[in-house]
Parts: sequence; C-alpha cells; structure tokens
Amino acid sequence: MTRMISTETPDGASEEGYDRLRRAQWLAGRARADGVARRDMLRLIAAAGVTAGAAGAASALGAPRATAATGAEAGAAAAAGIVKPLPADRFTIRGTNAETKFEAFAGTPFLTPASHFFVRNHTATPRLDAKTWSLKIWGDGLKGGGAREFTLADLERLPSVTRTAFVECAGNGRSFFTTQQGRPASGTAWTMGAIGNARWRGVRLSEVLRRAGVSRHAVDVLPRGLDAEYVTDDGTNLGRVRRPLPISKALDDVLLAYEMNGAPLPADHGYPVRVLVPAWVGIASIKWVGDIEVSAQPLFSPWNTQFYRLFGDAYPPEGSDPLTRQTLKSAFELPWNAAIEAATTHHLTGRSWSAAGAITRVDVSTDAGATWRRARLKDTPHRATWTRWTVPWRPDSPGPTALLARATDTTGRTQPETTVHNMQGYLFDAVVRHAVTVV
Ligand SMILES: Nc1nc2c(c(=O)[nH]1)N[C@H]1C(S)=C(S)[C@@H](COP(=O)(O)O)O[C@H]1N2
Ligand SMILES: [Mo]
Repeated sequence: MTRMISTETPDGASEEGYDRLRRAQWLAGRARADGVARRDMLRLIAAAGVTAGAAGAASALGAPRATAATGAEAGAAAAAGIVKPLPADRFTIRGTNAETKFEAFAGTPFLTPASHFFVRNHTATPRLDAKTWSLKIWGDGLKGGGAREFTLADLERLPSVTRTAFVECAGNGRSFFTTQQGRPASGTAWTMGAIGNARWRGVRLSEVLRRAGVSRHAVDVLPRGLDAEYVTDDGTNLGRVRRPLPISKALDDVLLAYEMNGAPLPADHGYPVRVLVPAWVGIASIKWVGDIEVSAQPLFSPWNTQFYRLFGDAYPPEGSDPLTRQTLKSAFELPWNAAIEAATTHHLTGRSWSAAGAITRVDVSTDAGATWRRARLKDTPHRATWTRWTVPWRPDSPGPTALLARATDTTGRTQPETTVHNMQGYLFDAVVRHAVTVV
C-alpha cells in the first residue's frame, strides 16, 4: 500500500484541490493536455477524489520512465548551447547545464553575479534580438478572445518592480539521494549548486494580463519559451518548454523580468524577458518567454505531469501534486573533500535558504553530527532568498570528518536527517554530510 506524503507547504491543501479539479476537468473533456501522453494523464487521474472508474486502468501503469537529461558523461569539454564562459574553477558542466561550484560562491556577495549563476537549459540558449522580440498574450481567457502583443519597450514603459529571489532547480541536491542515501534518482546529478540569488526587475505579470484584457473565465496561464523543442532521451518530442500556472498565482507575485542585478538579462538567463516565480521550482520561471496563453480551460504540460511531481514508493502511483515551492537547504562554501589545516582557526562559511519562510537559525557540526553550535547569520533573512553564515572552527586532530549545517525557518521547520526518496530526485532537503579531511 502506498502512503501519501504531503508537501510541507502551508498552501499544499489548495494546490491539491486545484490539481484534483484539473484532473476531473480533463476526464470530463474540459481540460487540454497538449503534448502530454494519454497514459500520463490516466495515471494522474487515479488520484483520490477523481472518478473511480478510471482508477483501475490507471493503477496498472507504473510511474513514468524519467527522461530528463542525464549527467556529464560527455565530459566537461562542451556545455553545448551555453553562451557565457564557464571556467572550471566556477562551474561543473552537466550535459546542457552548468552547475555553480558551491565553493565559488565564497568570493561572491549576497546577489549572485551572472558570471557565477548556474544555467539549466533543456536544449540551448537561443540568441534573440530584443528589437524584434515581442510577447504575445492570447487565448480564450482574454475578453473578446483577441491577442495582444507587447514589445520590450512596451513592457519597460509599464510600472516596474524589483524583487530579490533565488532561482533554484527542483532537482538541486539530487546526487545526494545516491551518495548519502544510497538510492539513485534519475536526472541531472546536481550537487548543491543549481541555485543563484539575484535582484530581478520587471513588470508584474498581473499588470500585463490586465492590459491584455484577462477575463474572469481565465483559469490557467501557460508561458512558453522561444528555445528549441525538447526531445527526451527516448526520442519523444515534448514541444517547447512550458508549464501552466494557476491564474491566482499569475495575478499574485509573478514578474516578467528584463533585468538581473541591474543589467539586462544575460542570454543564458532568458534575454530579453523571463518569467520569475519567486520561491517556486525553477521550471516555473520560463526563460526567453515568447507567448503566454491565457486559458478558460485548464491546461497541462509534460512539465507538470510526467516531470515535477514526486513519484516513488512513498507516493501514490499517479504521483504527488505538481511541485510548487522549493524547500529548505544549506551548503558549505567548500570543495568536497577539502583539506583543512589542523591547529589553525578557520572561518567556515555557507548559505541556507527556504522557500517557505525566512531562516531563523543555522546549526553547524564539525564532528559528523556529535555536537552542534550556532552559526552567525550575516544577512537579514528573508523568504525565497538565501542567508550567508559563518562559524569558526579550530580542528585539532588530523583525519577525515564531516561538516553538517542544519537550517530552521520561520515556519518552524528544520532540515531533516533524510529526505523521503522520489524517483526523479526532487526537493532534497536533508542535512548534507560534507566530507573534509583535517591535515
Ligand atoms: N525556456 C526555458 N525556460 C526554462 C528552462 C528551459 O530549459 N527553457 N529551464 C528551467 C529550469 S528547469 C530551471 S531550474 C531554470 C534555470 O534558470 P537559469 O538557467 O537562469 O539558472 O529555468 C527554467 N526555465
Ligand atoms: Mo530545473
């Protein structure tokens, strides 16, 4: 029997309701799921609360074969499709992606410079011309059904807002499912560097939707990237990267960002405009957005059906609800297996972050978890950004040990010792045992 693990988000209940309603609507022929395999939809509708008749058929189908891009087998020579330089002391190339080495954050301030910001590309960075770029808002969720186009100049003329937030891949930390918990997960083998924290400037999506004439019948919006169509390892073309957002979220705190840290967005991070959904899984922040469908019908895409749900022993066969918020994590700004000199005082540094609340404390152990002490926080903590911290350490005896950092946030949640496994390795939030050697 499977056991349902609910996600920790306080708004989990409403997301669950939202998703159940969407699946029921799909069954009734009232939701669209372009590009989503029918077997994936059947699997999803086996969830409690959706018509019982479909459940039998659906339960015979296993969780999907995960097809996300895997690792860096090809070696670090080519990060095919990334434009910016990727020096080896700063980035680890993983297929079409580049992970920031966490130790490379040591030299960076609170805001991550574009030169150090990780890149997650399903295919390749497109070279777009801001002069000819425009954003098309269309769909039957607009009054009168007519489409509206906005140039970059149009967006820049609208009232702007700035917001500091991390962008973090839902699979950040995935490799620790293998190395620390002994159960592999499919997908890019990130350590902890699939995150960056920046100050984004742009226009509220709600502002643009209002000007486009969003109607009260709109239920979902579907931003879509201008990068190439994504073909999975088994050759299935999933179309262009896109993921629906409920209209309630779209009208809340979502930005159409055209600046990152006071400069135009770099090519690799979505130039000229990306969606920015603070605190949510990175996939929600669609780069190089070219159009946004506003729909009066519920929408699905492969990025909220076969990907970005939790599948595995602890979850129902149809998977969890689609992922929304990121979780709670910490990391040391040190290389793995760093050599640390004995009988010298070191100032260990690291960062902790939470999507659900501000960090309230970080406890550090330098003896593999036997004893703990509190780190000094260097930033005023806020939700959806990170907080830098430091702790002094004077190791005496040479030999291997593990450094642990364990954060707590304002919701009262503390990082656990282990994360319940899921097949695609999302939302790893356990305390990492960072191997070092005292020499
Ligand atoms: N158009 C488009 N948007 C995208 C992606 C993509 O491949 N194409 N990758 C997503 C994923 S999975 C993540 S984690 C973030 C990464 O943002 P970054 O590359 O700016 O760090 O972008 C998201 N937006
Ligand atoms: Mo991601």
